[in-house]
Amino acid sequence: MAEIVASTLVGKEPPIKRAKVEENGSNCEESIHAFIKNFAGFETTRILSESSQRKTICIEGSFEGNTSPAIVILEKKPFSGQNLKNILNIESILSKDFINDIYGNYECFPKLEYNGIKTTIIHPATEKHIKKFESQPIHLVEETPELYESITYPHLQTEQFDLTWVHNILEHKSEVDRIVFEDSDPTNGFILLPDLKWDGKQIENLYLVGIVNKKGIKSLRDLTGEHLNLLKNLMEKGCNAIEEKYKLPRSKLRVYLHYQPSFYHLHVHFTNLKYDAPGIYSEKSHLLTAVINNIELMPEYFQRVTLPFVLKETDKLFLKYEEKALLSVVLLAPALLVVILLPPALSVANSGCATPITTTGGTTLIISTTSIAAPSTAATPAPITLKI
Ligand code: M7G
Repeated sequence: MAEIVASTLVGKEPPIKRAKVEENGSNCEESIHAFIKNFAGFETTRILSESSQRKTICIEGSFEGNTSPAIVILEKKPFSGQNLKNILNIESILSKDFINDIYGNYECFPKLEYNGIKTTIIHPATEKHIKKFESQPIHLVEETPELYESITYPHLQTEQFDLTWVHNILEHKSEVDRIVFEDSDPTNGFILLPDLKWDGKQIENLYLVGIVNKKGIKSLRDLTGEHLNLLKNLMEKGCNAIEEKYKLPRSKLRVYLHYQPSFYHLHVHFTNLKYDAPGIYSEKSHLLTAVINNIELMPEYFQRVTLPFVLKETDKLFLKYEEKALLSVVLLAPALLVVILLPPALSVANSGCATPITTTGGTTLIISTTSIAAPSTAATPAPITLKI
């Protein structure tokens, strides 16, 4: 259990002292991580996103005396059957809300150490970090190999998250005591450790990440037959290590890659199959076993296939696709916005429902839906007909 520093609970500490982050090859900025003990002097600028379902909130703000923006992510933790005895005992205070016949509502205040909120602080946060956590309309892109070469790849050359944290792990400069498994082979080896999103405690939301030793493999798009041994090694040894340490067998794990990832150094996500981790949906995640099978069938599969991915409206890559008139926005249902990638000749300047749209190529795209006026959930979108 994490040590609780008395002052963190009082909240009356002087403003956080400034610390210099060690020069890491990228940029040397002031960071609060070396000294932060509480949120004294924290000013909320705005809420970037929140989810009552996930019980998370993401805040942009700043610390007193420090001009760089910070992102704070708060997340209530899931319950764990194994730890219930720490809550259902004499030390948990019950405050009665109301009673009606046999029904009673209470608020329970467990001991402080069993009441923690998982907190991630990113500081100093870049504009790209802020955009990553900001709630925005999203769009689906169907990326052909040609679009990857002409738009996505050139974009990645200039716009990427810094990989210092990855190199720190691989060079044993950070999170060394968190390593669960390491295979030091330079070609097929990797380091497996708990993901930033997991506090490493309850198995219910188990989340580890396997980071390959080899530099220069950016994403799924780069994978070929030459990486089969690396991928099989990740699957085999990663799952074995998790089974040994957390007693969760391979059949209870979801092992997958993201496309597009946020960080362009090959890594694999290992999560509890029961846990609806962020980014597990079909527009973003690719099961490692399927990746291996596809490459076995065709070694250059990922250089030839069209890959879908999701972009936020404020993402610079989205603007690049839009600039080239490769996206059209189609309203499927009140709360569900979908973009269809069209060949240049069919790109649409405007969109609507049950309205013929003349495209830049002179082709008419008729979009209609039978129940656009009726409320529809994202899970069951209204049917849509496309007539071109
Ligand atoms: P991704 O698919 O590139 O990004 O996965 P996304 O899932 O955020 O869209 C990168 C993974 O690395 C994510 O699951 C992150 O939570 C995790 N991660 C990111 N950082 C900065 C760290 C870190 O410093 N330490 C660890 N252990 N994991 C990290």
